[in-house]
Amino acid sequence: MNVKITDKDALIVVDMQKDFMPGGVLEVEGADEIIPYINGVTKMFEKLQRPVFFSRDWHPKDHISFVDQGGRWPAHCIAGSEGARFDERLYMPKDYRFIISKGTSKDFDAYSAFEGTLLENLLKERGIKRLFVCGVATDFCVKHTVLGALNLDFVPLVLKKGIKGVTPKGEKEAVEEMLKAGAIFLEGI
Ligand code: VGL
Ligand code: ZN
Repeated sequence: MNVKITDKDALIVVDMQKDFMPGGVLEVEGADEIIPYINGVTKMFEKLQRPVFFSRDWHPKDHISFVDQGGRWPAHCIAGSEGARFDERLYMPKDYRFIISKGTSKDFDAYSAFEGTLLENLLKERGIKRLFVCGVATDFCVKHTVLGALNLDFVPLVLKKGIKGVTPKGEKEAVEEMLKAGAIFLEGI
């Protein structure tokens, strides 16, 4: 695919944290296999001096989404914990990188990197119009971030080789939902 990256573009890498990698408490099968591809894209954006955003799930220890609080997930991505760290294999540029923490309040969950964060402002004040999206999980945080972007009038470009879903069925349905909403899927860049 020939997509030219312009000064209106940014990249977001969604939740590439240890707890979502194989062996983590909420593992997404094969999530580590997309790291080399994501690193390549990140380096391309870095070279072009485009901003790269890294979202992370960053929950208090008694977060509403945890089973102990009546939620659906085991405790995961507790702020400051080992499991909440980004995978060490993930390349993060020194300059022009932004970390977006979400799900930080006890009583709210946030699957979208736009929810309760400064992401929209950070993009708009830089004149960003298109947001390239990769990361995990396709059926949760990636999907909601993409739908959030559309809602806020950004054009989300989803990198097919840079996403992974919790289940194949979940992934398929999420892709259909994103397509229907107007997201663009790229085979590669
Ligand atoms: C996520 C489940 C719970 C995600 C976050 O990043 O997709 N999934 N919290
Ligand atoms: Zn979470």
